[in-house]
Amino acid sequence: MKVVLSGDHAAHFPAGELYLGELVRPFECPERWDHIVAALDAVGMDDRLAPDPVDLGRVGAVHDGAYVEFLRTFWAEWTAAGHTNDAIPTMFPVRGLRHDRVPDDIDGRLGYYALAAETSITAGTWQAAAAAAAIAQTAQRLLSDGEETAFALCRPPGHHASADQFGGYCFLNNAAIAAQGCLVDGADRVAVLDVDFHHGNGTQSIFWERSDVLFASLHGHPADAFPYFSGWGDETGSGAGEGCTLNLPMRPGTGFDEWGAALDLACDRISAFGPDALVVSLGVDTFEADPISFFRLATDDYPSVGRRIGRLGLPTLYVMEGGYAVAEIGTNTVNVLRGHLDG
Ligand code: OKP
Ligand code: ZN
Repeated sequence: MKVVLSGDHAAHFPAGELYLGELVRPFECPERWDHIVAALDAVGMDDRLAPDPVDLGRVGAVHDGAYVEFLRTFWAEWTAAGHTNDAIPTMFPVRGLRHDRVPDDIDGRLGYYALAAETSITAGTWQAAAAAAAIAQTAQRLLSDGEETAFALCRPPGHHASADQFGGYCFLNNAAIAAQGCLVDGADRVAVLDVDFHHGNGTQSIFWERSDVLFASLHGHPADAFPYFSGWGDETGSGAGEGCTLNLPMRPGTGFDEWGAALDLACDRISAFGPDALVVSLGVDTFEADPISFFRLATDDYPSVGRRIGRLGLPTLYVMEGGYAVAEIGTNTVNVLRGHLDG
């Protein structure tokens, strides 16, 4: 399996994450990437390549142009306004407020384009986010050119980012960019399987009304887990996309028996959809020791996750999302990939 990766991820590392009333060291940290690379080394997965430059035209097929421009120019505008700290959004167009007007003020625009306050923007955020999107694009082209599998080692993650919102550590929706790229490059239908612990609200919203993309997600129930306002089972898509969204939320303490049964259900639905390619939003924050999540998967469960996905027999692109038990993130991630390859 080819692995696409870039050292540019390290440019994004905010000083703090607003977490339960205090500023803590961000859970989404650069060492996550180091541990994944070390685990790939350990099993000899050394077929690696750097991404081609990001294709912003294609990014614009899933993201709002003004939003991408906001991300690209944010740090220059923020510092020009005299700010030197990382930026934390604090005011949002919530219930009862207008979201049909974009403020001029840079702090106003920060809130307009944010979905939550735990995600700071720092000097290197655009460099890292653009590199992650480029990684997804390069890996997608490998798949479209005939590779059976590829791993896009994206950081920062992407599945919470909607067409025009960042948050949940995400800026550009790497998996959605890849899925859309598959369609542009010849696929008639693509499935996105999101096995990250958190609901991929961004991916869901991007493809909500689309019949050419099936979005299937296993995640912590929104009554109990971030992003709280998305991911119930009755969200099934609308318009042409009605029935093309499948949400399988699960409660605290869910272990591999129940989670694996949900995975089987999602895989059955994917088979029935008949896609030409599969994009997997691969988060391993389902791990029992994850510090911010509540499922109970064990390191030894992850090979069967990849095996089950591999049995679909589809060209499959794994796109890295979350996983915050840093010491184990590499082994857990590589276990999925190995499970897929070993069958
Ligand atoms: C990103 B990805 C709740 C804190 C939630 C945000 C989690 C973002 C996860 N008290 N923090 O899906 O792994
Ligand atoms: Zn997650």
